[in-house]
Amino acid sequence: MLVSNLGCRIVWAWRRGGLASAVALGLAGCHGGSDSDGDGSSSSEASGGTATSEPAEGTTLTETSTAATSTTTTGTSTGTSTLDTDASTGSGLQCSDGRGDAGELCFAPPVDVFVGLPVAALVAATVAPKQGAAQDLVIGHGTGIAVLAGDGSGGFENLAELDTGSVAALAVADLDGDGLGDIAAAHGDSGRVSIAYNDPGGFAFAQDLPFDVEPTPSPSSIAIADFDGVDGPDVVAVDESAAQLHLWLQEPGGGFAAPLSIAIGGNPGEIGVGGLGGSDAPDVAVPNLGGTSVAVLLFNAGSFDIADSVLVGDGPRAVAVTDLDGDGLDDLATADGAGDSASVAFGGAAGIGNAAIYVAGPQPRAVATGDIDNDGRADLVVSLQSANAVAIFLQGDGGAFLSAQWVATPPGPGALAIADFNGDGLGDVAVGSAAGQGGVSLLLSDP
Ligand SMILES: [Ca+2]
Ligand SMILES: [Ca+2]
Ligand SMILES: [Ca+2]
Ligand SMILES: [Ca+2]
Repeated sequence: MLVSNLGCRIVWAWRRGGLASAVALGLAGCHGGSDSDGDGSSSSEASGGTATSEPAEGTTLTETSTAATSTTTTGTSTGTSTLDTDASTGSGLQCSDGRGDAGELCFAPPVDVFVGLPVAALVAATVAPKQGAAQDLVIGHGTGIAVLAGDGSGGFENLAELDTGSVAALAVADLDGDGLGDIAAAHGDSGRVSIAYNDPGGFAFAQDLPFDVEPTPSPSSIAIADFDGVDGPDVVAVDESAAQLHLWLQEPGGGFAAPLSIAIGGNPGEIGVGGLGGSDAPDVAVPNLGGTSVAVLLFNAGSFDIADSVLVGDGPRAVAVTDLDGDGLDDLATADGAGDSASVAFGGAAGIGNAAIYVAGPQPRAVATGDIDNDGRADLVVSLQSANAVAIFLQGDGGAFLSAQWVATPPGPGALAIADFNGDGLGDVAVGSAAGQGGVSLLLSDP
């Protein structure tokens, strides 16, 4: 696929089988000027027009804050959002030659794999019984959970439909140690968190975890990790309206203890889990979408210590925690909904370092990581809710990311999952939408 940037008007051409068709996309000045997602964060959103208030690509913040309400953006400077076209036009790389060259970015047009319902959550995992490691999709939608079994060639078939009620967030991991991935779901305003255990006969909707937190329980984000190191994986969820984190430790023999609840303050977005304290013992990262920081909650002796926050771009809505640079320590990346940016901060022996902020495009909603161009380095994908596109940042040398390249999606891209769905070694992108007809679309790498 060709991508070129003409001011803020993005022009691209799909190239398949020697035929090219061009699609032009007007982007209203490359800014989301309204709070169309209704999250109330419009006060800090850009008001349209030029990109002069954007942080420059690669800007490094010079300090971390000690509270989740920081307003400092020390070290940012002005810049323009320039898309890098080198990968498709400037380096001798050639899409459609069947070769996935390092640094090359080529996608086939999006294909719908799930339609008709708004999708808020999306996880790629191997959950269906099968030979090999073909990736499946677990979809949290307006009335429940759909599990699509991948065939390893980019195709999917319905494996299970769980009538759980509307889903706000999902996590998938083997909770009971039988080798099959189970599902934990947060149900938003209905105030429920549920677990669906995956047995050889299929998924069962086994239990709701107790969610007895006042005053307005609204579990909006969820994750699974073995925090205490015993009795298998545990579950954490964030309540966005009460600004609380809840931890359910798994008990010996299965089941979960009553939740431990911690006030975290701020306006929490979508959490991430991973080693954030200089080891691989899991902790929790909570983006504060009303501010410019990610709170780091270090698991310690059965509870969490709220450590220093990491300064990121404006209005982080989601955070991914994974080892981006391959040094064995987890790093974090955010989708900064009000700052039109993505931020990356690397983990070190002393914890998470300062963030670099990259121009992404209007209204970043979600962030996912995976190796898109098969060069062995994790890349970033950020959904741009009002641009009908995803921004893809390929990882370059020394932990730096190249400038964003945009790939078209159906309207209102939100939830993301990256995996190699068709087994060609290149990362593919599944995109969920809660807008319009909703659904999930698949962007297959097409070298
Ligand atoms: Ca545990
Ligand atoms: Ca790392
Ligand atoms: Ca890569
Ligand atoms: Ca692929």
